[in-house]
Amino acid sequence: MSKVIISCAVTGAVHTPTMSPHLPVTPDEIATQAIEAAEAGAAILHLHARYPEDGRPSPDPALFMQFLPRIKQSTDAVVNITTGGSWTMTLEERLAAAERASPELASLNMGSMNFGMFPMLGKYKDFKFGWERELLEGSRETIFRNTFADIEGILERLGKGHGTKFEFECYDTSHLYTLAHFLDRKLVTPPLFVQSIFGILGGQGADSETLMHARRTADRLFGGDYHWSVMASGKHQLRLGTMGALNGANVRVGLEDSLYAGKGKLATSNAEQVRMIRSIVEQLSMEVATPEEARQILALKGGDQVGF
Ligand code: KMH
Ligand code: ZN
Repeated sequence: MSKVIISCAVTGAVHTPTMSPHLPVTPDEIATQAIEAAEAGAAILHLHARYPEDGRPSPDPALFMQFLPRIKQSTDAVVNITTGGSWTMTLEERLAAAERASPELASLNMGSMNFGMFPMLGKYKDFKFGWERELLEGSRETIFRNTFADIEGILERLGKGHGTKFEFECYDTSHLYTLAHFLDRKLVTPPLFVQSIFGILGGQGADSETLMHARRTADRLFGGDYHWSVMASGKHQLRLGTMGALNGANVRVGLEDSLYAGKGKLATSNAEQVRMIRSIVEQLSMEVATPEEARQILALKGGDQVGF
């Protein structure tokens, strides 16, 4: 059985400051939590930036450059930069940080979709900042755009241009078929790193049948050409991550995907979630991959080939 790669998605663009005081916002908070997550066992750090004054998702490469060098100096972890950003950003904005940083790994979302965050509005009476309600409300009518041309452009600019490999974000079975299309055209190179995402409103559900269907479909489409990873949102994070690990997957955790560490208990840090999944993986007699092992498994260009 191969080792389990733990990814940690440190802050994202989905949750907002009102929802948890532990959500990292400033470059210093993002760096500190990312470094702790790596020390706890995350081999990959998936990163977004936020404006330090109010926590709004930001595409600004200058903000990324405030935490990327610090993370590189303090850890050996693989840095994975978002190209999904937030649905409020243009494709150019979404690509700016990754093009600046030339990372080993970047996310690549495999289809346009509804991305319903508005149900979270019911959980909070007041928000600290006006943009929070606006963002959640806006998800009723905004499309998270990832057309064939968008995907091809990112493959060309980041993949070909920078030797960056991808965390292919697949929120639905259909996204696996889209990835297979790009494999057929030889626009993506194995080994593929396929992140199956469960429990986003607008994407596939977070249940065991859907998880196994994703695995069967990926096996059929990619055979031995892929490494699978599982990410589930909110309360499903640890349960589906565990189910995935038991079925040969790598696992992604982090405050981008869930703010919790157990029922009703806010996670106090990203590292806490990493420790939880690591402990489960090890108790199940599996081993966690080091960053160097993750680089080998995913055939990454190397931590000395990045632009930060
Ligand atoms: N927020 C997650 C559901 C990206 O950054 O490209 C997926 C994600 C997208 O991480
Ligand atoms: Zn992300």
